[in-house]
Amino acid sequence: MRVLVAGGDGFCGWPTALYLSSRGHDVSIADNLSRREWDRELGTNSLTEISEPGSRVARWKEVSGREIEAFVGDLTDERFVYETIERLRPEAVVQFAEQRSAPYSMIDRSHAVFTQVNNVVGTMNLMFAIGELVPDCHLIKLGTMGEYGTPNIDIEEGYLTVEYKGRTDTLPYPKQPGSFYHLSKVHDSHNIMFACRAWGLRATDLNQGVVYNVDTEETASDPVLRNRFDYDGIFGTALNRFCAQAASGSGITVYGGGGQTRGFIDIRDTVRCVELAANHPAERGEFRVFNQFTEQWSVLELAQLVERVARSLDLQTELAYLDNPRVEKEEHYYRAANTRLIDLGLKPHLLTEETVERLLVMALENRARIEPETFAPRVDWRKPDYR
Ligand code: NAD
Ligand code: USQ
Repeated sequence: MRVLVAGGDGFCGWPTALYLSSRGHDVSIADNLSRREWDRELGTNSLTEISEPGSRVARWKEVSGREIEAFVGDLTDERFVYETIERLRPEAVVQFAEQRSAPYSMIDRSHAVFTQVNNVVGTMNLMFAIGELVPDCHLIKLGTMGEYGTPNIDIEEGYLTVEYKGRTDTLPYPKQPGSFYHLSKVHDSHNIMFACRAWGLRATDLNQGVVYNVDTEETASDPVLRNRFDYDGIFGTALNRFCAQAASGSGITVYGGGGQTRGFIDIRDTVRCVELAANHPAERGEFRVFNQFTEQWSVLELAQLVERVARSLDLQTELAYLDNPRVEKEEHYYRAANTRLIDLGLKPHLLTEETVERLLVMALENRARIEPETFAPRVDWRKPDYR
């Protein structure tokens, strides 16, 4: 299959590109390298040393004998998107290329506006180019479990059947996102759903949970192919960040009471889920939603797991309960469906103490690169800032 991976320089996109390439697909990537720029803006870095994009694809060719063509450009640039799709005529486009940090989107007005324009406009450009040039192409779009929020009923996969005043309908599941970033994903979902209805686009929205772990078989096969690992207070996500904190002897930062429960997924399953979606495309006109996570954890359970494994490695760490910088429920019901990818053949890698131990060892090996002053959360959800 000819596949374009947009956001192919990022944490999920790079391993997905390599995985699909190793499975015989003809893969290209498109990325404007903005994620590397945001590290410079914020003074943050990846725990693992990551190579320049050009070296990455060159080494992949040496290691695998397979070529990945890399396009450097911005999805909000309509000419770039149109010309790339026209040139490649892909059968599937995997859309990872968005600003994906909730805290980044809550820094101030300009970061909120940037996040929504970047994400919504980039995805619309892709939709229009696909709709006009390659209408049969399958758009595989990364959404987020955070679109649903934490309702007091079970979360379904995209749709809810409702009975109201004696009538029944199946409607998009209600959305209660928790940041301007998460809101951008809701806007994307609505736009794509409409394009499916209006133009007969075929699309799959992968509502992914928090991704943990770092390498896949392919990225681990050579140091130049290594994946990024975010641990700071803006881009770092729950489990990976906790491992970096424990390895550096810092406290594991539990926001509020830690009862916040989310869906989690190993990066090795992310790449497989995308392949499963690509191999089983949506029908023309279908807007399909899969919840892409493999298990639920509360923040406190994860923090305690990391603390326990860290202590078994003689690391001195403890839980640091911080006032929650976010506006979110800390105690709530949470039960989300995730059967559709399993039905297609996903065999989950569930989180084990061994995985946490490997992450801790990896963080220890890269300890010199950890900048502990970037651990603290520095964005307050409650304070609008008109900058
Ligand atoms: P990432 O920031 O590591 O990668 C995103 C990539 O997209 C970056 O390389 C960036 O340079 C690129 N990009 C951003 N805007 C662009 C634009 N306008 N034009 C071209 N390239 C652009 O993020 P990630 O963790 O790999 O996440 C990928 C996708 O998966 C995102 O859409 C995110 O919302 C979604 N997701 C991620 C997680 C997670 O835990 N990491 C969980 C659920 C969903
Ligand atoms: N949290 C802590 N301590 C920390 C960091 C986070 O308690 O040091 C808590 C947060 O308050 C939140 C939960 O952990 O309740 C998850 O936060 P996170 O930073 O790990 O993840 P989140 O902001 O939700 O965003 C990440 C990705 C995003 C993706 C989302 C999936 O950055 O791109 O969409 O996970 S989901 O959470 O399902 O919406």
